[in-house]
Amino acid sequence: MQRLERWVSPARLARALGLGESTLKRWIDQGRIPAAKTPGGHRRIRLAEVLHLLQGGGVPQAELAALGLTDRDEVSSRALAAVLGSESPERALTILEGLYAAGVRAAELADRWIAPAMQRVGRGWEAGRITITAEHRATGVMLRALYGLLRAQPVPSARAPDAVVAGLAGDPYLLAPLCVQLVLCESGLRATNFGPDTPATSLCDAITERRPAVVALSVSVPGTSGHDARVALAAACREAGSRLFVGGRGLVPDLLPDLAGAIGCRSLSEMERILRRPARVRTARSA
Ligand code: B12
Repeated sequence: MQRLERWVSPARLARALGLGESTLKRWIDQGRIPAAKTPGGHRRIRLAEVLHLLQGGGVPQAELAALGLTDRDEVSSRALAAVLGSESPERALTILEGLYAAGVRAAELADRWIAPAMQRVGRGWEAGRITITAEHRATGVMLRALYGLLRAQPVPSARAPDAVVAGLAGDPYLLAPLCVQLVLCESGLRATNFGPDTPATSLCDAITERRPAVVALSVSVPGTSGHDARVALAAACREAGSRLFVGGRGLVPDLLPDLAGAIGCRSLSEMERILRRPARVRTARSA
């Protein structure tokens, strides 16, 4: 798997951890935090080490407790949600990049951290603990994190199979299709994300034209696009020989009969496991 080989400056890490820069530099000089020096003599810390710090490897417990991160398991969706709802939600970028740099795959990152943390943010908004502006800011930080991880993916080979991702018209949710795209990229596919609010007819046209190996539909709002549109989408996938994966918060059982031949998944980890298995070649006749 491609890892993020990113280095951060003591200033950035200090900001992310909510510590003083001089404290962090002192710990580096005392050898408590492994760091390298640039040819110009500036200290740099590898992102993988950041995770180690978050796990309690080098930062005094009091500091970690203040962050709500006392040991590895405490790099939890709860801690992430707390950071997202705080005055400095950008610290979530360091946590997510740190987890990814430490080898957590995109599917697990999304299923175990991103979705549950956003769920907590949503509950906080519903209960009046978090303002709508804070919720929007949290979404923005998550978007930045996901675009960053997407940019770090290797360019797919010319022979990589195509995949397309979309949410249907009436569905405004951005994060879920992006998470799906990241998982497909990590699985070696050349994944194009049409994003949310895609008219079903345009998606069908694109499938007919591109004949992608995989089509992934993200459903956050169950009522989107209606029966006929879903039936047409499933037919376009069968005709093109595309494997159609469907998932998302809004994937209620009633939708699946319209999407004949689709593989309904409860999580991205499930989709990733299925993608690892060889595909049966499907045609309009065999479906
Ligand atoms: C951010 C957010 C918004 C933002 C979205 C911004 C944007 N452009 O993306 C905005 C402001 C638009 C919004 C609007 C609304 N929202 Co809103 N929103 C959320 C929030 C907090 C996060 C959603 C999110 O992005 N999650 C992160 C993604 C990654 O998680 P996920 O969708 O679950 O995806 C995971 C899986 O489902 C799966 N998956 C997803 N797609 C696919 C596809 C495949 C193929 C596979 C295999 C897997 C898969 O993998 C992902 C990773 O595990 C949720 C809270 C929550 N419970 O999620 C509320 C929430 C969904 N919203 C809610 C509400 C009420 C609304 C509004 C009605 C508010 C209003 N009064 O206007 C509107 C409705 C909009 C609409 N047209 O439907 C409620 C819904 C309640 C309900 N049961 O219907 C929630 C649950 C908040 C709450 N009360 O807790 N919202």
